[in-house]
Amino acid sequence: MATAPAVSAKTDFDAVVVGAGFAGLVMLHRLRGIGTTARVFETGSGIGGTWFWNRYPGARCDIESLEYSYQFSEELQWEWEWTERYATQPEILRYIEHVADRFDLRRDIQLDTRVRAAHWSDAEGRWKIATERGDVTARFLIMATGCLSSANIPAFPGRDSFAGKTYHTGRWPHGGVDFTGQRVAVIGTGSSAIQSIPLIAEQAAHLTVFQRTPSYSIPAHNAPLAPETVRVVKSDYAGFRQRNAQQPFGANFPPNMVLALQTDATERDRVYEQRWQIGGLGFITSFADLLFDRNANETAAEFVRAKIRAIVRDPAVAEKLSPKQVIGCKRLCVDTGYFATFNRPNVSLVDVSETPIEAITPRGVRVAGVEHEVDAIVFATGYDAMTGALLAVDIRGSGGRTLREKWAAGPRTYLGVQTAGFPNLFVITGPGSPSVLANMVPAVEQHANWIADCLAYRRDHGIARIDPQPAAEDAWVGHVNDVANLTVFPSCNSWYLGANVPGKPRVFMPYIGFPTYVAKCDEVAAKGYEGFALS
Ligand code: N01
Repeated sequence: MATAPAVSAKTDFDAVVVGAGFAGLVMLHRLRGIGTTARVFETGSGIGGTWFWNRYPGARCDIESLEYSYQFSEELQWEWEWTERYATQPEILRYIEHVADRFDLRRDIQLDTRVRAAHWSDAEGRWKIATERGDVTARFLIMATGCLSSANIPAFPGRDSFAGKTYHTGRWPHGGVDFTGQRVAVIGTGSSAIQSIPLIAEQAAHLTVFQRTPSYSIPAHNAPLAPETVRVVKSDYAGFRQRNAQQPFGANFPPNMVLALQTDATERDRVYEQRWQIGGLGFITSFADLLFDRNANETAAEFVRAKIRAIVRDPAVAEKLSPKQVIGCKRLCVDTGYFATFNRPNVSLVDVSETPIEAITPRGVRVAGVEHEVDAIVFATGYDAMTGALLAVDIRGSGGRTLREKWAAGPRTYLGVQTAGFPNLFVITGPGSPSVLANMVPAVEQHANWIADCLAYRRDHGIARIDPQPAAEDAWVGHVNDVANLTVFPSCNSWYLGANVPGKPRVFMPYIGFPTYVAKCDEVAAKGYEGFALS
C-alpha cells in the first residue's frame, strides 16, 4: 500500500479541504491560485475518491469521457487522450493521478488520514480539526467528501455470520477478486450491480442476484473513441463545454423540445429507438415532458420494458426485471449486456421486493425460508448519499451546535454550498446543489471556482466570516423542493430522497437544473454575496 507523501509539519492553514477526489483536487488548485494555504486530508491511501475506491468489475463512468474531465486548463484538455467513449475506472484514476502530478498537487495532500471532527471556535474565528494523525486549525473548512462515498450495507440479520467473503462495490479490494468456480450472490440492482453483474456472471460458477427494485437501464454502446470525434471536440473544447453547461444536466444529452404526448406512437417509438441505439443517459431527454408528466414518462418506460421482454428469453424473469416506477425517478443506469446476462444458465434472479432478505446465514442468503448457498456476497447496496459522508464527521458550528442536530429533519443549505450557523464551512456539491443531477466533474469545478472567488472577495474586502442568512437558506430550501415537486423525481423510493437508508429523513436533496443554478450562483456573487452574512 502506498504511504502518504511527505507534507509539511504545519498545523495552521487558511483552508483545510477534506477529500482528494475530483472535488478536492480542483479546490486545492484554485485555492493556490488565490494564494491561500491549504492542506487536503484524504482517508484513502491514494487520491481519486470514488475512482480510488470503486474497483469492482466493470466500473466505468456513464458520462462520456470527453465531458467527464476538468476544464480549468486548456492544455490539460488538449494533451489528455481518452481511449473509450466511457472511460474505465483505471483510466479515470490514471487521469486524476496525471492531474495531481501535472499541477504539483501532492505536496499539500495528506493521505491515510481520516478527519474525525471539526469544531468552529466563535472566539478564534477558526475551525479546529481533529484528524487520525493530529490536530490542525483553519479559517475555512471545505468538505469535498463526495455525494456517494459513505457505503451503505443494510443491517441484515446475521450479516456478520457469513462464513465466506463479502465485498461492497464501493470498497473493492485493490488486487481484484477472482470469482472463478464460486457461487456468488449480488445484492442490489442499481448502477454498480448493473455494471458488475455481467462480468461476475462470466467468471462465477453460479450467480444469484437479489433484486428489491428493478432498474431501467440503457445500453452504453461503449466503443473506442473515434479520432474524428476527438478532433471535433478538441477543435473547440471551450464551445463544447459551454453548450453542455446549458443543458439541464450539464451534460451533452441531446435535448428534444418536442412533447411525447403530442407525438404519435409510431414517431415516438422511432425517437426512442434512435436514442436506444445511441445509448447512454441521453435516453431521458428523448422528449421534453418525460420528467414532468407521468403519462409521457410511461411511454418511455414501456419502451424500455418492451426491450427487456425482447432481450430476456424467460418471460417470468423478464417480468421480474421490468421496473414499474417512473423512468428516471431513480438514477437511470447504463449497461453493457446486463439484461442478456439473465439468459445465462448460471444466473438466477431472486425477487426480494415482497419477501425481503430474512437473514444472511453462515452459508448464504435466506429469503422466504429458502437458503441460497453461496461462497461470496457482493453488497451492491449503494450509499448513504449526499449527507452520509458529511455527517460521519463530528461537525459543530457556532455555539457548538452539531450538523447532525441541525439536519435532523433533512439537510438545509443555501445554494448547497453553506449551511447557516456553520461559518466558513463550505461543501462541494452539497445537498441543495445540482451535484448528482449534473455531470459531476463540471459541477465540482463550478463549486470550486465559486468558493475560490468568494474567498478572494472576502480577502479583498477584509471579511473574516461568511455564513448564510437563515432567511436566504429557508428560501433556497423551499425553492429546491418546489422545483423537485414540478417533476416526477420525488415519486419513488430513491436515494435522491434518502429512501434507501432506513430512518433517513425523506427530503429531495439535489437541485434540478444546472444552468439555472449556475446563473443563480453568479447572480449572488455579483450582488456581493447576497443572502450571506459577511462580517
Ligand atoms: O447504489 P444504488 P449503486 N435489500 O443505491 C438495493 C452512481 N454510480 O452503488 O432500489 C435489498 O443505486 C437497492 O434496492 P432499492 C450513480 O449515481 C455511477 O448501484 O433501494 N436490496 C438497489 O437496487 C448511482 O445511482 C456509476 O429497492 C437493497 C441497490 O441495492 C449511485 O452511484 C456506477 C437493500 C443499491 O443501488 C449509486 O449506485 C456506479 C436491502 N435492504 C454508481 N438496500 C457510473 O458512473 C439496498 N438495496 C456508471
